[in-house]
Amino acid sequence: MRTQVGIIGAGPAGLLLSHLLHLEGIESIVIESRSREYCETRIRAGLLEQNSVDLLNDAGLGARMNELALPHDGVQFTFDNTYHRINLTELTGRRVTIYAQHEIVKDMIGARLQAGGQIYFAAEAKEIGALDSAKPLIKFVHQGAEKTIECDYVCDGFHGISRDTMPASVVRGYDRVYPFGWLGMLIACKPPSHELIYSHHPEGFTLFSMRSPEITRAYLQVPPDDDIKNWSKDRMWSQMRKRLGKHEGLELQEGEILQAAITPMRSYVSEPMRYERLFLAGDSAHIVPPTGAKGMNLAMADVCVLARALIAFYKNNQTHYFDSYSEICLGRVWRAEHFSWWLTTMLHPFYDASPFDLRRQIAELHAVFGSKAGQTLVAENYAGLPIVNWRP
Ligand code: RFL
Ligand code: PHB
Repeated sequence: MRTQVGIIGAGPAGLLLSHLLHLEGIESIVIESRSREYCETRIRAGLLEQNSVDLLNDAGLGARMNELALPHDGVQFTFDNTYHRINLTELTGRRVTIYAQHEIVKDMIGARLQAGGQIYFAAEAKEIGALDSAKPLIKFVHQGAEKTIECDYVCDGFHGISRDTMPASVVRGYDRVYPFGWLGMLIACKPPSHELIYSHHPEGFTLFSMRSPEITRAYLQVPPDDDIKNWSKDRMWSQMRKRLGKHEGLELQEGEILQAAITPMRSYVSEPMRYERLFLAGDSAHIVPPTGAKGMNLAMADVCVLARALIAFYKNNQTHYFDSYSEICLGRVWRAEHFSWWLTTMLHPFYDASPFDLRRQIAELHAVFGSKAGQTLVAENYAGLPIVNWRP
């Protein structure tokens, strides 16, 4: 097999890259280890920045999103028995939008297949080879057979393989593991508000998001090694109620808990994001804890930088965008890493916190959310930093 750009992973990063390249007449093949059904139903992110919504519309991927998505002008926070609403549109001129990641993935897979794009599902990439030549290779296994794609450039959306491919002397990883995880629940009930509510409580953080006006997506902070078996439905409800507290207009209705699972929290950056003809984009290069809702948005922002570089090369024979890829992405990545870390450490009481630590944390929350300057800083980062135009 031969293509121009070989792409590992049919997540938002790989699929968006394949789609943007196709719009400019550039060929790619996507290799995905899981089944199409798994990719289209896996519950992951929910919140899109305005720039990501504009990008999906600009790329012709917005039809179902515009029908189903829920745009929000604000975001709400509770702590220390107080309630604060940040008016995002007033402070930044931008909104955020709820639209599930698996719906975006469904839209992207649909668009690629309809245009005759090649996606191999249940195809696991095993090795990237010949990176220092002009024709790098991706070796993968599909239906029990070993296959090889020869391409000009490789985009890796799965870090394991790149780690084995990039020389240890070139790559550096920056890691932070948080001493707690999130228990995520999908619930058949109306969310307590039409906007997201992030709550700090001495017994742990909780977040109320949604997937539709009838489906709530809620998260509870739990110890990192906690087992879902320790969480009866009654315990989930009593913790959600207690941690949200009583605030006028916020009403938590009960409904069936359709799904519940625990995920760890982590920050990670791998530098550089390029080696020879290999480019990392999205979670393969960086992970953020979900508190800032940045992961999928960052993945799309990387892809804009990479698509611009590839389009400039194939259309105009320019290579300078390849050289600045890593640096441009990492500037934005580290801003998102900082914001996600900041919101996470501000909103989650640490289990080993001293009474001083807890008082200090509550004072920080009052300092930030009680001030217009503080609210503006949160709003600018939450609504999202600028992204580059993928058209060179
Ligand atoms: P993905 O989506 O993980 O896609 C990578 C794909 O590669 C496949 N793969 C392989 N394919 C072939 N060969 C191999 N050897 C392979 N190994 C793996 C995988 O099956 C997969 O399909 O990465 P991508 O494209 O970079 O997208 C990143 C996002 O998925 C991620 O950042 C977000 O889900 C993070 N995130 C959130 N991001 C937001 O922007 N807003 C949010 O509201 C938000 N909420 C969240 C989140 C992540 C969460 N979890 C589960 C960690 C909430 C949660 C709870
Ligand atoms: C979600 O809807 O799943 C979601 C929203 C905001 C976050 C994290 C997750 O910060």
